[in-house]
Amino acid sequence: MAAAQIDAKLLEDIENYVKTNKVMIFSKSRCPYCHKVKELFKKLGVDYFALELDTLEGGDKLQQAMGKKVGRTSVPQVFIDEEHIGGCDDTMAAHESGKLKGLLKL
Ligand SMILES: N[C@@H](CCC(=O)N[C@@H](CS)C(=O)NCC(=O)O)C(=O)O
Repeated sequence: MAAAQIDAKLLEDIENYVKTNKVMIFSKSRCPYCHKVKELFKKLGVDYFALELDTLEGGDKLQQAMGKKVGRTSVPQVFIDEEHIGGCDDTMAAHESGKLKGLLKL
């Protein structure tokens, strides 16, 4: 497969994860920032799907493709209802501002 086709496929995979999960977290199992956002959603009683890129075959390629989608390759990257919230700091700020509760209808 040509590089452009691989990129398109990876972006499509990301889109599918984002579309099929109300709260979608692109994560790594040993990342403390990822742990923090998962704990926040647990505390709020909100279900989420976390894709652990470090334990997923080809996770590194998906992480690079994420960079093309949102301009950042760091984890976590959080989406709610297909809206890109951002990383851990952004998610915590959205919690503090009340934006998260609005999006999650809490
Ligand atoms: N300020 C960022 C910090 C995120 C961060 O530094 N994540 C680390 C993992 S703990 C990362 O993505 N490192 C690069 C990598 O794992 O490829 C946030 O709020 O999300």
